[in-house]
Amino acid sequence: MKIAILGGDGFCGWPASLHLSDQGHEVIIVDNFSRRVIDEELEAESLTPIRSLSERRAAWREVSGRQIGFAFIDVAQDYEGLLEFFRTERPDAVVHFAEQRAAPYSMKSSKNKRYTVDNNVNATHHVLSAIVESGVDIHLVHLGTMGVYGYGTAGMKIPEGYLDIEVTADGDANDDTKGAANGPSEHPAEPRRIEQQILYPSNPGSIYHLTKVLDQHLFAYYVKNDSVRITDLHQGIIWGTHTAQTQLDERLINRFDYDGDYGTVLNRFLMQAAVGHPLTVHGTGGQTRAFIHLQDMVRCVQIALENPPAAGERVKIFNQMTETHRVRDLAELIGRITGAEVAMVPNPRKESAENDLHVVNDTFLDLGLRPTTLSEGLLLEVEHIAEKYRDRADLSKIPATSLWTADQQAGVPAAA
Ligand code: USQ
Repeated sequence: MKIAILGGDGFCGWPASLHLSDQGHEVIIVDNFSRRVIDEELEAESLTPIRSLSERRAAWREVSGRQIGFAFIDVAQDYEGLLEFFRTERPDAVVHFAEQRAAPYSMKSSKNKRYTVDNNVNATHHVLSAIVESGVDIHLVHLGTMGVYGYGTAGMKIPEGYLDIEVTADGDANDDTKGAANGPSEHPAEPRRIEQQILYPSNPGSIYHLTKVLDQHLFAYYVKNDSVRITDLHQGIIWGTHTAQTQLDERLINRFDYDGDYGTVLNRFLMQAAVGHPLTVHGTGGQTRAFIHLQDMVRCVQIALENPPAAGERVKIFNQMTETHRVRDLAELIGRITGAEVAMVPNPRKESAENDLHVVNDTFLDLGLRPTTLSEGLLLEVEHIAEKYRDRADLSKIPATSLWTADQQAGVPAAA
């Protein structure tokens, strides 16, 4: 396949590009380097020393003999450039990672909220619109998030995107207009039961997560109106840094974020343990979240590309996660492995203090995914990344400083 990877220089995009190229696909990265620009803005660098994209691509050519193409396009701003790209390159598939992906960054200020909505929603709509206008039959694979569902379902398992519902329609029995004209019916109609599938009700916990909810509606519309073929991957929190390809050469290394805005919880804990910082558990640590290793993410993207929906079929939604864990259990586990101290810090976010989470993830398992579990991968990650690069860490960037509400900013703790 010819595959365009939008956001192919980022944390998920780069290892996915390498994996798909390694599988023999023709890969073209489309990127505007916005993630590298945000590094500069936040003065927070990846723990791992990432190279420029041209150096990464040259290293991959040297190591594998394969070429990865590149087009500099700002997908959210340059619609004409994207359309021209689709028309000239005619990719079979587009993998869309070109969105601002951090919840804390999206909540930092009104400017960040507006940037995240403008960038993410425009990018997705531009991709959809350009697919239709180009007339090229492209399968769109989008990186969504488990966070569209919200967390906590009173014990119910979150299905893969859709909820079966049954509605009772009373029909004539309650139709007042007829009643008024004709008098009450002697034989009121039996209530009818209607079975339907609806998008699982959304409940985003940040402006970032909200943009992925908005994306879902754009997808549903473009499938209904234009029969675009779309797969939406509702992904959990990634942990890990390496894939089979990124560890072939140090110049191919993936980014590892540990700062309060972009670092995700498990990678942050691993890094904190390596530098002797207490593990920053937000609140009681009773939040349960879904997780997936980076290596499994790239496999899932490959599996999704190999199993596209047919034209006219509704959006295929996969829950791209392999395990669920409570934040304080993760901290305790890493504390046990490394001897790190655990610190309960005031929660900078407005989120439920405690929740259970049960998720259906049968599709990927049925299609052959063999997950990397935390118990196998954790120690390797501590040794190979967190400890190896700990001297590059800037400890002042560890605390999470982005507060969700004006009350929190004024010093009042958030009610869940
Ligand atoms: N947390 C801590 N301590 C920390 C950092 C985080 O206790 O030092 C807590 C947070 O309060 C939250 C949980 O850990 O309850 C997860 O936070 P996170 O930053 O690891 O994950 P999140 O903000 O949800 O976002 C990340 C990615 C996002 C992706 C999402 C998947 O940045 O791109 O969509 O995970 S999911 O969470 O399943 O929606």
